[in-house]
Amino acid sequence: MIRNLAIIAHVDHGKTTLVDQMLRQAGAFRANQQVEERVMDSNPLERERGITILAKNTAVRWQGVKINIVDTPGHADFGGEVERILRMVDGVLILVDAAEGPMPQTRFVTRKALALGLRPIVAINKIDRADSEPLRVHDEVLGLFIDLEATPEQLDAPFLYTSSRAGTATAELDHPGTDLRPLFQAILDYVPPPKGDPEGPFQMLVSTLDFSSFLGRIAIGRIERGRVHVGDEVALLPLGEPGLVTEEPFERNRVTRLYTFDGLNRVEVDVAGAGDIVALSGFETIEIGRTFTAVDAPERLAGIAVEEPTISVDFIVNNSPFAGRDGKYVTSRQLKDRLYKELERNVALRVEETDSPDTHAVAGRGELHLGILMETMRREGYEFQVSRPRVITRLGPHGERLEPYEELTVDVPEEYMGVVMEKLGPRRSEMTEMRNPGQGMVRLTFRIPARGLFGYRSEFLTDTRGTGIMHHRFLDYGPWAGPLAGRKRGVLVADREGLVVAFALGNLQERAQMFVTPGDQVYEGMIAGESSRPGDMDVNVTKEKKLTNMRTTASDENIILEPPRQITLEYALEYIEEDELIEVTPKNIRLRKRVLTANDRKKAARAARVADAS
Ligand SMILES: Nc1nc2c(ncn2[C@@H]2O[C@H](COP(=O)(O)OP(=O)(O)OP(=O)(O)O)[C@@H](O)[C@H]2O)c(=O)[nH]1
Ligand SMILES: [Mg+2]
Repeated sequence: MIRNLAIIAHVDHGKTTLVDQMLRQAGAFRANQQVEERVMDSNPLERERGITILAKNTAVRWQGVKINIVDTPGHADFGGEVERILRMVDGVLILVDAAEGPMPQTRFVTRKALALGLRPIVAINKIDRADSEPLRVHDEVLGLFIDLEATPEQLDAPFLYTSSRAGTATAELDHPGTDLRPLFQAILDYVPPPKGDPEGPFQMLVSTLDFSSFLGRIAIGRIERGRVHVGDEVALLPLGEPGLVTEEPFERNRVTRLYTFDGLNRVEVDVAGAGDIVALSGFETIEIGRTFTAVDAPERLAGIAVEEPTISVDFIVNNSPFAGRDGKYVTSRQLKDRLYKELERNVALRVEETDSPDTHAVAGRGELHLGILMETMRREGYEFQVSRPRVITRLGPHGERLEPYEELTVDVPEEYMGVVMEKLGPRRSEMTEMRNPGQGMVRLTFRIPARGLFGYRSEFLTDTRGTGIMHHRFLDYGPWAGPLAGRKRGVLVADREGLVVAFALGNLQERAQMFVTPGDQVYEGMIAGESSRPGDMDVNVTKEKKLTNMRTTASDENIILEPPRQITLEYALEYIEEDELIEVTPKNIRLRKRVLTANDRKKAARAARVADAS
């Protein structure tokens, strides 16, 4: 007996923490086993950032029933992956934070799950939070279901009040939960068992991909029908309309490895049958949405569309004066090979050649999606440069230019509402909803061109003194919104190569926020800080104090410096302008002007003015 369940929610609402407790309470760990928190977030970037990046399968047993669980990422950039995963489960557990309530991503994944006819179980989670309002959130979720035209059966979903952290669930707030038994029971009662006929010919849809250097591509999906054995010859059908494939040729090959899931492990098996979720290898050409079948019954299942990218950046060979100092892999050949290799597992990514062999355009679902690729590559020893992100435009039905729009949700204390609206206006946003759930916070929802959000996050955090929370996700394509103003403040550009000294920064910091710190190496054209005014400024950050025999004032001796602004990759992506680049190496993230010498920049600016005037 099997149940297949995906856990879906907005980012941080507690999915992975809940899986920890499900594993623990279902006895997946040995009594004395030391298990890390959020054990499913197993890759280093996930642990560092505290978010799930890749969906992962696990399974537990409860009262003799195998429950396959897919833990999904909540960040909007990975919504497409969640959508694909929904094809291999028969039910969903929708988690909603008991204070935040349904968020844009909750809405997105819930809509997809309901549209597929999946039966939901709702967990109002984090009821242990002091600011939780489980009853209000319960109503909001019901409202969402109605909005999304849930069927009567879906509306009848069981609601549980849970604490992932404490590992408790209860159907009634008056009776605090003591463990997750009510949740396991709800899964057994409400998630329908998979339907496939175990005696029919083998059939399985590839819902997600995995990759190993040893086995190559690995397909993960639910067996729709029949059984498969290691060594069986099976067909891998090309993408196309569902139904029997009669004319087209198709590949046949032997299944080399077969795995099912159990706790934290993948277990190698000889045979698996209808309803179970398996990982299968043996074909180099495995692709999401293709169907595996028995060779004599090539019946194709409806495919899965992979989401189209919305933003793109250039990956450029590092040609800064410091190129090759940190990295192991720096040539254009190495960069190209690595980017193409990424396509094997990162299905929502696109890589395109450009006019220059040193530059590849890489397109993805958002800044986090692309930022994670960059971060992964620098850890592997790659060095490269990245341009400012651009949105990917499309042509509308009448040949007009369209651009991606996002839904932006901000939660801010009332007193900051004014400044937020003031800043978002010129970014071509349109407010679609304003709610005041109480406790002094307001929630504003906007529709805004994705371009309008570039660079906004840091302003937002400053404007709301770190008290605001913002989330955005792709909505749709809409009319091109016209030109948008760029960054308001100019940057300080180092005018020569050398070592940064405290004395120089001490003089500059009144008019600027520095990005560098004494002892850092800079080169001419590297960005050393942000000016408090518009317009770039060339500065000497290596300037030593003139040595004299006389001490003028005591304050010259011990200069107190503000800490530099920490430049993360995602921050840098939002920050830079078209004439700037990010230099990414295993040890450093530097910002620079594309044109390094002050003279050449002046010439370029003059040429641009002439071109504008003509
Ligand atoms: N107070 C409280 N905090 C919780 C609870 N569940 C999770 N958290 C915290 O919320 C944060 C996010 O938890 P995760 O389990 O990583 O959330 P997630 O839904 O898996 O997040 P993504 O995978 O990134 O979408 C962590 O700091 C958890 O400790 C809960 O029941 N109560
Ligand atoms: Mg998670």
